[in-house]
Amino acid sequence: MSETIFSKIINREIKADIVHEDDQCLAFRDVNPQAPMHILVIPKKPIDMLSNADDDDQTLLGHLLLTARNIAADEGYGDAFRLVMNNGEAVGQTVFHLHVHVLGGRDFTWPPG
Ligand code: DGP
Repeated sequence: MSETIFSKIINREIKADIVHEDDQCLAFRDVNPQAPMHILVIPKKPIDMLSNADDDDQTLLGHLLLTARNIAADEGYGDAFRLVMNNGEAVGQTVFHLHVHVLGGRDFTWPPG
């Protein structure tokens, strides 16, 4: 997988407002927030999109979800948050390093646009 803006954030080549880091993942505030809470949770392992994740990534992918849940709780939105993962350019993915959007703090409509 080629280098992306997110791998540069992992490597501290680009600054980000980091809210969580552990051995498997990093979480930081989105530069263009779509809600009062808009945080991205990314694996340190370079996976470009969910379509290309391996079966071996099951534990890692679960870790991203539980980390997203914990961050939402830490931010005060433990019972009201939305997770979004854009998979593919056609549905809005712009950075090809897998990421979970963690959004909260406003009303959300359904279905999403
Ligand atoms: P997506 O469209 O699902 O691929 O989401 C990519 C998100 O990444 C988008 O909401 C904006 C965010 N983003 C892009 N570049 C940067 C950056 O340099 N820093 C931060 N913090 N977020 C970024």
